[in-house]
Amino acid sequence: MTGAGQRPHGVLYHWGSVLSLSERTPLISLGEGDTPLVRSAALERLCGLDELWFKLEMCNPTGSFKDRGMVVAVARALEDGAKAIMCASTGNTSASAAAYAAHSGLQSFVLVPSGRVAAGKMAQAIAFGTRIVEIDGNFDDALTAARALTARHPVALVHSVNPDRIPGQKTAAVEICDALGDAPDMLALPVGNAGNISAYWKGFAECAELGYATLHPRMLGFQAAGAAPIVRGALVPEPQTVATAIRIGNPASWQSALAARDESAGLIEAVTDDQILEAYRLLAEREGLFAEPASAAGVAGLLKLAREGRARGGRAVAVLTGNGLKDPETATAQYHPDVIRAEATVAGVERALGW
Ligand code: AN7
Repeated sequence: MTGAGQRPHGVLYHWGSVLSLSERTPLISLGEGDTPLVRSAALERLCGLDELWFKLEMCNPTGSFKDRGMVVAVARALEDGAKAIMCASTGNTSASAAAYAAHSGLQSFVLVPSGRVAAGKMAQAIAFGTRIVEIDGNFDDALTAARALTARHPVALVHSVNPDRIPGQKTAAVEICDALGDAPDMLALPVGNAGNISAYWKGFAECAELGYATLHPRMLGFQAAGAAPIVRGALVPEPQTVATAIRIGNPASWQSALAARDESAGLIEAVTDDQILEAYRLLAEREGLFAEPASAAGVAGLLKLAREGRARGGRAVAVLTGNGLKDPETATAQYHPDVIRAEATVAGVERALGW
C-alpha cells in the first residue's frame, strides 16, 4: 500500500514484469498508463471498418503517450544517481520530462525548436520549472545538440534514443490486448521520431509470444506530407506541418519503424495537413474527442485508405497520442465560432437565441 486506502498505480508498478526493472528501480508514478480504449461512434463507418477503437493516450498525466516511456527513463536515471536530465522535443517529450523531473527532485533541461512548440506544451514546461533552451533551428538540430551535450556533461539523456523509453511505451500494446482479449487487426498511429510505432510493434510481438494475443496487427503509420522522410526514403531538411509534434525530418527510430512496417505487413504513408485537420475536426465534432493535430494523423490515414477503396473491414485501434488542449492556437484557427452576446437576464438570453 502506498497510502491510506490508495492502491499503487502506474506503468512501473503494473508492468514491471515486462520492463526488466532492477530491485533498486524506484517505482515513481504520476498515474500514467491504464488509459481508456473507447469504441468509435461515427468514424468507424467512414473508415470502412467493422470496429474502430481509440486508445486515449491523451489521458496520461501530462496529456500525451510520452509519460509511459518517460517514467521508466526517469526512474532509471534516479537509480543511476543522476541529478539532471535533458531531452530535445517538439513539445510533448519536454512536458513529460519536466513533470517527472519535478516529481523526482531532478533538475531538467529541454531543447526545443524556436517558435514551433504549441502553447500548451510550453506552458507545461514553464509550470514544471524546467530550464528551457530554444534552439535556433528545428527539432533534428535540437536532438543532435542534446546527444552531444549529454555525452559531455553529467546529464542523463531521456530522449527516445534512451533505451528505457521504448519498453515503457510498449505497455500500451499490452493494455490493448488485455482490453480487447486479443490484438486488433490493425493499429493506426502518427509517426514522427518513429519511437511509438516501434514500441507498439515490440509490445504486440511480445503479447503473441506470451500468449496474450493470437494476432499480429498490421502497423499503419502516418507521417505529415511535409515531414515524411520515411515515406520518401530521404531526410527532410526543412520539415513543415501544422502537426508540430511530428515536424521531424530525421527520425531517431527510422530503421526500427521500417522493421515494424515490414514485419507486420503494414504501411507508412503520408497524409496532408488538410487531411490531418479534417480528421482533427471530425474527431471533435463526431466523436467528442479533442486530440492534438498530430494525433489526428492516424485517423486521417484510416480515412484516406477508405476513400481510396483500400479499407477491408476488420478491427482497428487508432492511438490518440496527445490532447487537443495542448495546441489552442490550431483549435481557434480552425473555427469561426458564432458566439453571441446577451444581457445577463433570462429575457436577454432568450432574445439573443431568438427564442
Ligand atoms: C502527440 O515530443 O517527438 O513517432 O519530442 O507528440 O514516437 O515520435 C513527439 C512526438 C505523435 C510521434 N503524436 O511519435 C516530442 C516528439 C504526438 C507526439 C508523436 C509525437 P513518435
